[in-house]
Amino acid sequence: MRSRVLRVTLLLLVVALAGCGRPSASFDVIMTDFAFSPASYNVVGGSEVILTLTNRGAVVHNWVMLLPGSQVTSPFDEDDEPRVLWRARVLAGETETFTFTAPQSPGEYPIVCTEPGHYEAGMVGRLTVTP
Ligand SMILES: [Cu+2]
Repeated sequence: MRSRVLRVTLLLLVVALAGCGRPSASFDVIMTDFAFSPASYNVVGGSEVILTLTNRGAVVHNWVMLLPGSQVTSPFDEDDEPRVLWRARVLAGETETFTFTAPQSPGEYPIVCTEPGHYEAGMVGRLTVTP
């Protein structure tokens, strides 16, 4: 009886530990013409990021993560592509959920909407990666 209790306890412990893989963070982001809300995101390096983007604007928007320290040209074009780490695009009126792995390196990663004129109008954010 006692060993059975021990076995059940060990099984529960294994199940609990299996659930604690890498950390994760979820964000529900509203995209409007022309802003992200929220626009700041804090994550642990290497964590799983679950991003639900709702586009309440009248036009398509995207959520694009750039290398730390990136300056983008106006308009955003192919010269800026090497600075893109990850991107998601959502049509007007749509909601979509995306998952990506946060960068390992701590730092501040600029977020922009690369549709012409959007980041220039203030559609920017920042993803902060902590160790
Ligand atoms: Cu946009």
